[in-house]
Amino acid sequence: MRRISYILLFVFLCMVLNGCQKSEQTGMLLQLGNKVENSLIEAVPSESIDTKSMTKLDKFSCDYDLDNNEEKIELYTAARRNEKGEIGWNDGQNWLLVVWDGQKAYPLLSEYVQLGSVYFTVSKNGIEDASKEISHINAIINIGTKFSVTTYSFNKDKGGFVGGIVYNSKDTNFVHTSIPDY
Ligand SMILES: [Ca+2]
Repeated sequence: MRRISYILLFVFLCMVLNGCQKSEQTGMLLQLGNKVENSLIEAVPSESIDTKSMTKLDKFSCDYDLDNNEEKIELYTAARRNEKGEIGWNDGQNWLLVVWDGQKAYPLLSEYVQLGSVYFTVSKNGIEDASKEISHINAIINIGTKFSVTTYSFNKDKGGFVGGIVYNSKDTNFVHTSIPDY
């Protein structure tokens, strides 16, 4: 009888703990809202990122750290192209937005996106003094239940890209977009 009581207590505690975790996660998502949550993306060895089985969708060269050498920014999806060049989309796939700088790489965005696509833009702050010009790499995630824009810029002092969400839709049901599909 005592053993059964212990088992019941264990099951109860598991249910309580699981419930707490879920409410914490929900709380975190709600908190994100539209405020910028800055995070630092540090370099990883380029060879640690394997894109062989991915499809490159776009690339752009940009001197993000103002050392007079341009680096490549590339966007990949895990969905593969067939012989006709058409992409075989699954319901969701991994996406990767990465800045390559020789032996170093900065994976700005690396995540699974359900029923949607990722896009990126590059912008500059327009300051005439070239030594102070800052490039922003902006990632757009467009899915049926979310539209978000995250911006990243290189911070020499911190030794990496500082990124944060600048817009995260409060709406959760997107019925139309004019953004072309890949
Ligand atoms: Ca550079």
